[in-house]
Amino acid sequence: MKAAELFVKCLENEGVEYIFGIPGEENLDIMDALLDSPIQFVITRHEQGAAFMADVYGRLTGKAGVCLSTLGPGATNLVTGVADANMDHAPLVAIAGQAGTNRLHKESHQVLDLIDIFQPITKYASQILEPEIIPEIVRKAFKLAQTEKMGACFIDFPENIAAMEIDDVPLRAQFPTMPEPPADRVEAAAQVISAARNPIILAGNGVVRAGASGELTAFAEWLNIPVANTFMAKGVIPFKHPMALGSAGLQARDYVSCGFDRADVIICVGYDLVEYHPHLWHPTRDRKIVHIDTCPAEVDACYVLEVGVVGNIKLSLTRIAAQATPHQGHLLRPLRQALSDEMRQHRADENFPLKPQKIIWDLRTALGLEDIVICDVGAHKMWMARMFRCEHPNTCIISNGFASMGIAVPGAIAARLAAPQRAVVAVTGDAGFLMNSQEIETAMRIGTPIVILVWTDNAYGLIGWKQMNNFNRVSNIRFNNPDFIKYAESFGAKGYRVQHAHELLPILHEALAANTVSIIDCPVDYGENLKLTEKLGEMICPI
Ligand SMILES: Cc1ncc(C[n+]2csc(CCOP(=O)(O)OP(=O)(O)O)c2C)c(N)n1
Repeated sequence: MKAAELFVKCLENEGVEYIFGIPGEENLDIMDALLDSPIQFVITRHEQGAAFMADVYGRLTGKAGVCLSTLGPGATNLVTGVADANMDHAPLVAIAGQAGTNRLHKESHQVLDLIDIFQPITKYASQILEPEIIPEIVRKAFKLAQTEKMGACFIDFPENIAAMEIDDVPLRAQFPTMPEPPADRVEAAAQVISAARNPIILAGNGVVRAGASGELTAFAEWLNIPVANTFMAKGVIPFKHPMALGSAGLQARDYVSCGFDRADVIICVGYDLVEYHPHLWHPTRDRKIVHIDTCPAEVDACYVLEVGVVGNIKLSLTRIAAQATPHQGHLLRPLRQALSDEMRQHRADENFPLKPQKIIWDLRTALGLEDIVICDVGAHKMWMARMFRCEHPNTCIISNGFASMGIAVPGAIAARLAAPQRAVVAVTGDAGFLMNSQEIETAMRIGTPIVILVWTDNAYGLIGWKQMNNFNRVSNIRFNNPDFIKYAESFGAKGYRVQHAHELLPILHEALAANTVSIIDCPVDYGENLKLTEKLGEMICPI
């Protein structure tokens, strides 16, 4: 068979269902081999869209999402989505065609050293220099992408190698199991936790990746220790649970900060430092930190450990809970109550444009608890992370490591492919929306109904918020928008414009029930941003 056919068989062997991408002149053999494969190729309209689709597919399934491009400009277009997956620890394998090995050593049409470009943004980047190594390279890329800490891998496939003949088979796909935590570390952690006066848990995205939210909830419940989650770990403990404190992650202080202030022991579970820098929640550097994760802790002056428990997170939590003494755990309840009260405060607000809190209340009301929101990056993300209640993990996907705008629309398409039974909403600012809105055509063509809820303010809202905080004036943040209804209709999609606050909920219901792509233009009142800054700045801790 051709090397390209063996390559595709190796992808099938890894359980690949979809490849997101754009064909080119240097991956003709791969594209041809895909015609005889059950793998579905999802043609996208920009390689960045393809990479974000693979990124979100990986986050939701735990299996590497796969994206493909041609060499040179196609591959550089993948970069943002690949870096996003890598920094947010989402499993992803990116594949690029490459020029033949007979012209890689010199100036040549569209040729870039892609290994050099992808190495800093992946766990592993390798070039297929002969057909014999295809099974090893593909296996290694998937194994590393899907092993903690998960991330992105890159394969560069020169066209002359792809066309060669080879007679070989894929390597068996094996999945490494996470080692058990050492007994002495479990015991040491249990002792520190038992001796604590006011322990608090900071749960991160690693809990989602480990599928350990049930164990985390049981741990918190049994030991009576309240849980703050990072933006990327929303839903690891159901918000309705009395031990849930909500999200931690604002650059400013929030109610949850009072919990960290009062804590003497902070138990970090599956927490990646990139999610929420420790200087924001541990500036005093004097608390005892218990690190429960799959990997040893990153070095940081504000993250010096009392005890590290490295291994299978589920087992670590269960075993520590069995040895530690339960606490009272009521001290931080008022923090949860204060946040809950704020969530409800503007639910019936009639003002127009709509307050962020009102938009979030209506979205939560319209969606089922298992439905999925993919959030873009901007002021809307801060509001969503803080105020959108989640009862299950992976029901509100937030990019908060690399934090790249443009993930929501392509991400929602991938979410719908990964979970066809669940409704999917892309929540996005008007700027992030237009960064990848071309993928609406993809969604219409492949038939993935999604709702795109655009928070319209004709500006780079988050940047304006920060500029006002720092300088009390804004610089170069305003722009105009197309008519979103006509824009939607030009794709054959459905467009809505919210013109009164009470219209949003019925529009959401109608859009969610429709079997198509819907775009909702929802004007937002970001005057609330500065009010929030002011309120949190003047906050007196409710405990
Ligand atoms: C690709 C990318 N470019 C720039 C930024 C910096 N940035 C973060 S938020 C933001 C503004 C987002 O505006 P919009 O999408 O309208 O959302 P809003 O803040 O108004 O809710 C910018 C420019 C980024 N995070 N990612």
